[in-house]
Amino acid sequence: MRRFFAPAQLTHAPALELHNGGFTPYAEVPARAEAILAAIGGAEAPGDEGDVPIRAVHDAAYLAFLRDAPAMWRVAGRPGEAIPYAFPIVRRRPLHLSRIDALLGVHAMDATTPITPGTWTSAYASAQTALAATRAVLAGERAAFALCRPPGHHAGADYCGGYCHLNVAAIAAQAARDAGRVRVAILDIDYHHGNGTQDIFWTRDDVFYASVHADPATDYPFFWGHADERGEDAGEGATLNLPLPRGTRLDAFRRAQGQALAAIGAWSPDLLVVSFGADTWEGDPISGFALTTADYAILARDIAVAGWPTVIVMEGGYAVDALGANVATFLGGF
Ligand code: Q9C
Ligand code: ZN
Repeated sequence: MRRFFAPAQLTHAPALELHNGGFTPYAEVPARAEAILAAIGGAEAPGDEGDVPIRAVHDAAYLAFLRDAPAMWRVAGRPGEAIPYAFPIVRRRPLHLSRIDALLGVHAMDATTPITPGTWTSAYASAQTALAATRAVLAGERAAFALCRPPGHHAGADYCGGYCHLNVAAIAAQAARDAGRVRVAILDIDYHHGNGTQDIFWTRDDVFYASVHADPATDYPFFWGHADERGEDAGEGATLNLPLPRGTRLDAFRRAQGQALAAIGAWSPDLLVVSFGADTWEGDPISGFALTTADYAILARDIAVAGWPTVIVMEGGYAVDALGANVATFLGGF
């Protein structure tokens, strides 16, 4: 399978994140990508398609913010990394503020995703990696793997969060649409619900979003991913959420993924994007499912037999020592 990665994706390296009331080492480290790269035997460098396919998903003001936030943080006299602490909760007026802290509040869904001078470079490269894998599949490959890092599925059109800045799955899906694939589906099997992807396609009937994830009653991102969220307006019924309890093992996960695949099949996609997270692994330090390394081959095979042209983008997975084997096993299942 062709696989893609750009070394510039390693530039983003925050030191700390706010976790359970204190600062802990940032879990989404560059070593994640290096471990995966070593296990899959390297990857091709993506081309550079510029920012048009990124702007097809993300708001211009948000993209400018991602680029400018580190400099604004410095100008405000702050050491370290830009982190938000005040948020405009629902129903605040749409004020046009320019203070860095106000902008961070507007464009971030949480306080766990610092923005560093290397963030834009890495997120941009991560998006180009997703686009390169998408082009390979559009050109006839059965499947291709984008080693995206930073990940993307928590990022909305105008916000970051959950270690994500640019929604690489949404950028891939939109690029497929713009290349003439009429019906695109996204299967999200990261441990966490992909709130950003859901938000981006919430009112649309051209991209189907299905997610298997930890119940948001107990797990991040809490405010999205409940079973009754099905999309709205033209998008009603084009979102499917299948939350599962902590402790979930292969049988229940596979059943839920099968339900998602059946719904996607009924919808007849021209192309599938898989948001793959290996944070469903039994030893993941921030998650609570119990999949084994061998389970990933079974889950991948279930997806592969459906036969759709498939772009796989990397999302989470934080047990760095096991990550390479988990991803390689998943890709091997195709
Ligand atoms: N500090 C992805 O897997 N933090 N993002 C939860 C621990 C957010 C995970 C609390 C977890 C986001 C792409
Ligand atoms: Zn995750």
